[in-house]
Amino acid sequence: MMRSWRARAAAPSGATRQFAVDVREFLTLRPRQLPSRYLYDELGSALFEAICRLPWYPLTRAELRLLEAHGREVFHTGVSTVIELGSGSGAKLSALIAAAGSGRGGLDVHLIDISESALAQARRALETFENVRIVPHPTTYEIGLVESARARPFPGRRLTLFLGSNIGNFDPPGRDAFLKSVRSALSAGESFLLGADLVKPERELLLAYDDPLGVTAAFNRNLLARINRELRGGLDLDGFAHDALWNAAHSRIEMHLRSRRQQRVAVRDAGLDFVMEAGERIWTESSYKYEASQIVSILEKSGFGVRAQWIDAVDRFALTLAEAV
Ligand code: AVJ
Repeated sequence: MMRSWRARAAAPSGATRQFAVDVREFLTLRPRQLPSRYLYDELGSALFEAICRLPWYPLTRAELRLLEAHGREVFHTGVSTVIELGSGSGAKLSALIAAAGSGRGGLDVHLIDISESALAQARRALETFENVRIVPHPTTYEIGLVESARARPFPGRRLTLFLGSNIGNFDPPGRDAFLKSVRSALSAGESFLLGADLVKPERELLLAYDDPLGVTAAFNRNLLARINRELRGGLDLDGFAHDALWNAAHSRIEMHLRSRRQQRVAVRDAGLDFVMEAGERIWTESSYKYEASQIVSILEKSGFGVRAQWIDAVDRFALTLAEAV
């Protein structure tokens, strides 16, 4: 019986094998962890889109307001190519292009995202604009940057976007390495627009990452559901609670999954079988929060000159326009 079932099961893809390797490695680290990029399977991406609409998670709306208000200034220097790292649904880029107005000429838009479903959604959102050609790159930031640098059909400037406070998921060394790799993909004079969430009162941060509807908790626990689905895990979703903590020393919100009791954690395709104690945690995400002036200095340290910074005073979010120097 077992044999014939196995024969019919699809061989795991390269991505699933990598997931298994990472789950095994990170769940056996101390403290136990899981990489936050795995939060975004199809269901996780839909839950994240829902988070962006929650009244307690103001980041997306604050950034959209800034893009609408300053899109013209961002585009004013004759941008002909836009490269977006982690495009998601494409809603922000649409707002930016719309704000740029009708004065612009042809535009090449390179969308770099590991999620194919996000790329398809972004393409639909952007198809309505005239003179916009969409080039999807279903790959990592690093590879996508290299690929997009090769294609330069229009004369004019390139603008690279890294929005949504995705920068917050990097720890400081990873952040600096990432910014340097962006810088090295650009020529001097080209632009980089960075959206980042700012430090604000702890109670507001905790509400944003532990909302009263439990959507963020579902987003976090879906990681366990994904392990069960893709790696034949036997994790009990009810056995884990969602924790959002403000780590002031590191200026970051941390999401964890806390074991409610002593329990066995077994994941067949990752070759894992161990016991977790009551109260023991799996660290699933960090979201670093910045001061506006810090954003300027980390950009300068990575080879950029800051040309403008716009801050949403209500929800404390910053959009920073820099230039490769
Ligand atoms: C998409 C990484 C910016 O850190 O705020 C939302 C993800 N996690 N709620 C963030 C997230 C919990 C989000 N980023």
